[in-house]
Amino acid sequence: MITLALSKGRIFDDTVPMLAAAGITVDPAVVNSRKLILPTGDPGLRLIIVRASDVPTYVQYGAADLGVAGKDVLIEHGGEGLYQPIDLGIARCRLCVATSAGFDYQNAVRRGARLRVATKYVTAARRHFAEKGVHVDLIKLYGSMELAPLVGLADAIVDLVSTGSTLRANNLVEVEEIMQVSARLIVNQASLKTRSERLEPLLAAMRAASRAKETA
Ligand code: PRT
Ligand code: MG
Repeated sequence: MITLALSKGRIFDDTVPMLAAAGITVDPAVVNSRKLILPTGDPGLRLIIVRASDVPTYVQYGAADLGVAGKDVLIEHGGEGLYQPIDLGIARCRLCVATSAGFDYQNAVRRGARLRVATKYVTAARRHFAEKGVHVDLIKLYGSMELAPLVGLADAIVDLVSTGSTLRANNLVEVEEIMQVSARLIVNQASLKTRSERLEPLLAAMRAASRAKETA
């Protein structure tokens, strides 16, 4: 049995059509149940539902052979024990620096000011500001980053943005793009060796489905 780890929400919603394109169906009745282990139309493949940030951990330890995780999540995890063979091009967004509309970020950077930055993405943020030579105090948050500049917890946040409506709703502006983000299919390194005859056709089908989506 091959196990694929997914998070509920956009990753799941974008992955299911790609599985369908690869000939693997998922019963909608099963999807709407609260079950955490879901069968698929392929008796040799099951899905497990985990938190987005836990997907790399399940795959790293081999509890799942495969998983789908955002580049943001993979950077924070570190990627140990994982192959990242396919950029699926799904769940696209960008990792950005944002501040209150009234805060002059570029000027603060030019002056060499020390910035307080709140984020869930501390590894990516630390790397970004180190490369720019900007001094920051990072404050780790687990969600609702948009609140931090509004109540004086931080000068800036590092967060994912897709439509920009969450920033707008909170009177924040994007002041810098750190990177484009999309979801990757990740594979347990040991599984890839020991179960290659099962995994290779699935990887090939997912690769074809992501290419077809790209050119569609
Ligand atoms: O929600 P939970 O705490 O369980 O975990 P999660 O937030 O990591 O999971 P989920 O399902 O929300 O996101 C899974 C993956 O989707 C992320 O790891 C990203 O790679 C990707 N993704 C794509 C996004 C977004 N777009 C996105 N817009 N993840 C989060 N957002 C959030 C963002 O953090 C912000 O709060 O949506 C808000 C901004 O959206 P806009 O459209 O208002 O700009
Ligand atoms: Mg979320």
